[in-house]
Parts: sequence; structure tokens; C-alpha cells
Amino acid sequence: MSIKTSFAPSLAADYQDNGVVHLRSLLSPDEVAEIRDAFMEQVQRDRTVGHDDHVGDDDVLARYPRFVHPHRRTDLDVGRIAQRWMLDPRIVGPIVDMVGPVFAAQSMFYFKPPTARGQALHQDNIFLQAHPETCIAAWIAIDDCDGENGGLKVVPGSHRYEIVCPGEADPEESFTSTEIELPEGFTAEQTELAAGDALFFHGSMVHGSGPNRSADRFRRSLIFHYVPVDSVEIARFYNPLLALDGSEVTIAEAADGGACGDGWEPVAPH
Ligand SMILES: O=C(O)CCC(=O)C(=O)O
Repeated sequence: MSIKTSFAPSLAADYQDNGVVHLRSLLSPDEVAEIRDAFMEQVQRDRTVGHDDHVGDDDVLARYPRFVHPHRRTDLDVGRIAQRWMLDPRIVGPIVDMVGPVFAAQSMFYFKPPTARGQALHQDNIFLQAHPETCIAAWIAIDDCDGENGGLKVVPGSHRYEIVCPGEADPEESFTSTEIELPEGFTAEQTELAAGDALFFHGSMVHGSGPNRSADRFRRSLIFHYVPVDSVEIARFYNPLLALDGSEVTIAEAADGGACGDGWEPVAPH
């Protein structure tokens, strides 16, 4: 595995070189357990809070839909927790070290129970359409995550590749319908994170995940996306952004189509 574990002075350099940085033990076991238990309690009590990815009723993801923008549901425990972590200096600090001051654009929570399909290779900024700079993700492991339970795969160096327009994904492997074909010379690397670790990656970084093939191991993750404060536009779905003091900020809406032209319609969320 060539992804480096970084320490603050070299964060920006590692991020620029690889497009992905792995920080270990950012959250304590108790903090991870609080997040895990709140989201499990919510999905078991009322999963209509989850996003409709149009999976069949017999798909395990129908019982465990991913939550999209939970930080906007501050009427719920999960919403307050998502918003607190989205603005927490332990997550935002490394991001600012890597790309400068940011607004928070998106939160998500994936349950990914055993047998769940993964999410085919993609780049985030095709969906966010943040310009003139790209977005940056913070992907926080709530369980130990590896190849067996569908941990994230990344393609180090692909962040220099700009946006690649996707083709069709394999519906047996992915619950999303589009997939990027890897440019020549690039390979997807399987990441391994312990619960409480975080992976930070660039908006053009090609990444995704395979199915959870484990017998009994969930692969839960709490995910945030940020954009630099000098972003002049973003896809409509992400407005309003949050400034780091929690106040709402609205910037101009990017036109649909973005880098892939008028025929391509980004379906937010990704
Ligand atoms: O967690 C996954 O399997 C995919 C998540 C993802 O692609 C993202 O956060 O952009």
C-alpha cells in the first residue's frame, strides 16, 4: 500500500503528491461508538430519513439506505452528531492544512451491511461541480474497513487526471449506475482503515468500493465533502454550504452537465 500516513508538516505535500492522505485514530473508540449507535438506532427506528437509491425491496440496502446530508436534520440525534463532526477541528484542521479555508458542502453515512453492493469507481467533483478548485472528502471509518467488507479503493495519482466521463457500472457489484474506466497505467488500491481513522482525498481522485463479501461485518462510514471558500459555484444540491462557524452560505449554482457536457446529467448525490 503506497498511501502514506501523514503528520501535519507534510500534509499539504502528501496531499498534492498522492491526492489521498490516511490519518490514523482521529476519533476515539467512544466517539466512534456514539456515531455508530446513533445511526443504527435511527435506521432501525425510521429509515425513511435515508436516501432512495431505487434499489429493490429485497436488496439489503433497502433496509440500510445511506443517509445523505444528515447534517441538515438537526431535529434528530444523527443530524446534530453529523453537523458537529462536519465542523470539528479534528476533521476540518487537516483539510485546511491541505487546501486552505473551506466551506462544508455535504455529509453522508453509509451502513454497508454484509452482502451490500459497493459503489463503482467515480470522481466526486463530477457531482459537486465546485469551481475553480475542486472538492475534498473526509471519509471516516466507523468500522474496521478492508477488502472483505467493501472498504474504499483509491487510485493514487488520479487526482491529476481532471474529470473523466463515466460509462456503465456492473449492477451486480455497484448500487450506482456509472463507472470510470481507469486511465492506462493507473490501478485501484484497496485501503485498510481501523475504526476512527480518516481518509482525505481530492475531488478528482478516482475511488469506489466493491461489495461487502463478509459474513457478519458492517462497513459503516461517515463522509464529508468540503470546498475552498473561494469556490464561485457548486451544483444546486449542495447549497446552502456551511461556514465553519455553522452559518449558512449560498454560492452560485453550476450548470448541469459540467465537464461531461449537456448529455451528461449528474444525479446528486453520488
Ligand atoms: O464508501 C463508499 O463505498 C463510497 C463513498 C464515496 O464514494 C464517496 O464518499 O464519495
